[in-house]
This record gives sequence, structure tokens and C-alpha cells, in this order.
Amino acid sequence: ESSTPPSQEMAKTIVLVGRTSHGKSATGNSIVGKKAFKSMLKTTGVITSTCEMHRTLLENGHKLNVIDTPGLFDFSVESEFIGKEIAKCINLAKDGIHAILLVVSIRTRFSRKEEEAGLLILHAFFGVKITDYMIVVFTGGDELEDDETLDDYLSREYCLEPILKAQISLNEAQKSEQVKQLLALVNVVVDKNGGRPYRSKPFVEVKEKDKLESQKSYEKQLKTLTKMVDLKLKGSYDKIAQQIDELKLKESYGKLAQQIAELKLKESYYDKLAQQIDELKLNERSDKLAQQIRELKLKESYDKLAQQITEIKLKESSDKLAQQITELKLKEDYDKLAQQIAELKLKQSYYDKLAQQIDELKVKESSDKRAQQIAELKLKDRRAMINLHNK
Ligand SMILES: Nc1nc2c(ncn2[C@@H]2O[C@H](COP(=O)(O)OP(=O)(O)OP(=O)(O)O)[C@@H](O)[C@H]2O)c(=O)[nH]1
Ligand SMILES: [Mg+2]
Repeated sequence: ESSTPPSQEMAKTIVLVGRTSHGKSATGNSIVGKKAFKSMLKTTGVITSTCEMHRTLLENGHKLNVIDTPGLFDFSVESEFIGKEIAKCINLAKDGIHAILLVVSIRTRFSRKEEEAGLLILHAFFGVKITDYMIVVFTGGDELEDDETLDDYLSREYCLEPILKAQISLNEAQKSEQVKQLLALVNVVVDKNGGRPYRSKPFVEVKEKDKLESQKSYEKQLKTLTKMVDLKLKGSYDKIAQQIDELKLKESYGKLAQQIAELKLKESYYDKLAQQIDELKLNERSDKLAQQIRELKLKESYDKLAQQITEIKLKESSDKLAQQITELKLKEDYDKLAQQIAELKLKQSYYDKLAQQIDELKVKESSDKRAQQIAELKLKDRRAMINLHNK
């Protein structure tokens, strides 16, 4: 092929795909080297609404067809419209696609889910083999932080593992060099695929039927193609929906797992709490018990004390009683004694009187005796005198 002069060589075709406003048209313009495609201006808000092709002659004399597409990954547009656009794009690339440039702006976050969905849509549009022709072009690199490189950013944010990646930004100083590098990558892709452009079945059909059929039948062909793409698209939508469901399931499972983990944590926390409460209760109970014991002990000792006091009191009162008894006894004894004494005194006075009477009687008796004796003596004397007288 290298012997073929560039001017007679077949033109190469590259297709720009990607989400809306990620810079497909801007990249196309950078490649073509002029404002061929309408790129969104901040003020006007232009959005590419249909597939468009521009041809450019490269510095090395090679011809390059650049096809810009509308944001085909955005689900906001009708699938019928997308189907038509894909058909149109495929029709534009009559000789096949030499490279497909997936334009991704690093200014917009592109989640893994979205990446995968994008790839699936590409597969649905063009077939799985399209991956072999894919170059991921990152735009917006001019807006990276000062010390951050694209690779830094990609390793941090971008999950898809692109086989080939390029960078094109609006930075004028870097643009031409970046375009050169991108075109070099396109050649790498071409070489990798043995110079054979990508042709999906619809391509072949379009080309052959296009050759054979009139312009009128082209409409019919387009309809068939649109239907086909539409079906494929529907399939990929279903797949995506399924994947999303799976992801959601995973996510909800993850959430569930998290909830379970949280519940477990809570449970263990509650267990601990319950244990602590039990311990506290036990403590409390033991405290109560201890208190009760203390109270009982107190009561007991109080009872003992009371008993002792009672005993002491009893003893005391019994002592008193005993004393009183003793005293009473003593008093009684004394009374008796006193009585006896009194009695004795009474007796004594009686005896004294008696003795006196006796004495008096004795005195009287002796005086009576004396008187008698005297009388006797007087009598005797008289008798003796009588006797003497008689004599
Ligand atoms: N800073 C910066 N801005 C960019 C770059 N590439 C594109 N833009 C801006 O991003 C906006 C969208 O760019 P477009 O080229 O219109 O994007 P698109 O992918 O063609 O969008 P649709 O046609 O709507 O699908 C425009 O304002 C561009 O100026 C870039 O590398 N750096
Ligand atoms: Mg555009």
C-alpha cells in the first residue's frame, strides 16, 4: 500500500461519537483545521442535530473524512431519530470506518455506569468489533489543575480502560501537536486492523444495495436500516435497563448489607447495653440486697439492742423489784419487830404492873403478916399476963 501515492489512495474515514457537548464538533474542527462543524458557543447554544461529514486533505497528502454525529448516547432523544442518524452515518461512511473516536470531556464527570452504557450503545450501533477501532479522545485537558496531568486525572476519575487514548483541547498552543498525535493513533488503529476499515453487516448491505438500487429504493433501504438499528438500540436499551436493574440490585444489596452491618453493630451495642443494664440491675439488686441485709443486720442488732435494753430494763426493774421486795420484806420484818417490840413493851409494862402489884401485894402481905404477928404477939402477951395473973 505504501507504494500507492497518497493522492490516489482511498480516503480514510473517522467518526466522532460521544455524549452531547463533550466536544465532538470542536474536536472535528481541530482535526479539519477550520470551523467546519458547528460547535456549541456559550452564547448561542448550538447543538449538532444531524450527522455531518467534512473532508480534509492532511499535510502528508492523505485524505481524511471526518464524520460528526449528534449526541447519540443521550437517552433524551427519540430512538427513531437515533436510528435514522446511525443509518445516515453508516451511509456517509460508504467505504467503512477506519477509526471511531469516542469523545469524552474530562470537565464532566462520566460515571462507570455511563461509560459502560455508552460502550453498549456503540456495540449495538456498530457491533462488538467496533472496539478494535476505538480511540478515546479526552477533551477539556486545558482546564485541568496546574500540576495535574491527564493520566493523573484518568487514573483518579476515569474507569474505562481505553486501549488507545488521545487528548485534544482548545488550547491553541497544544492543538496542532495534539492533532498530530491523534492522527498518528488513527494510523496505529488502521495498521492494527490490517488496513481493513470497519464494516458492519449494514455497511455491506448499504453499499451493495446502494450500488444496485435507485435513489427511490434508498429511502426503503434507509427505513430497513433505521428499523434494524432501532431494534438493536431497543435491545441495548433493554440490556442497559437490565444492567441498571442489576446495579440497583447490587446497590440495594449493598445498602441492605450495610443496614445489616449497622443493625449488627446496633445489636451488639444493644447487647452490650442490655448487659450493662443487667449488670446495673444486678448491681442495683445486689445493692438493694446489701441494703436489705444491712437493714436486717441493723434491725437484728437493733432488736438485740432492744432486747438487751429490755433485758437490762427487766433486770433493772427486777432488781428494783427485788430491792423493793427486800425493802418490803425488811419493812415487814421491821414492822413485825416493832409490833413484837410493842407487844413486848406492852407485856413488859404489864409485867411491871404485875410485879408492882405483886410487890404491893408482897408489901401488903408482909405488913399484914407483921400485923398478924403483932396481933399474935399481943395475944400471946395477954395470955401470958392472964396466966401470970392467975397464978
Ligand atoms: N475548555 C474546553 N472547552 C471545550 C473543549 N472541547 C469543547 N469545549 C467546549 O464544550 C462545549 C461543547 O462543545 P461541542 O463541540 O459543541 O460539543 P459536542 O460534543 O459537539 O456537543 P453536541 O453537538 O451537543 O453533541 C463548547 O462550548 C466548546 O467550546 C476543550 O477541550 N476545552
Ligand atoms: Mg456537536
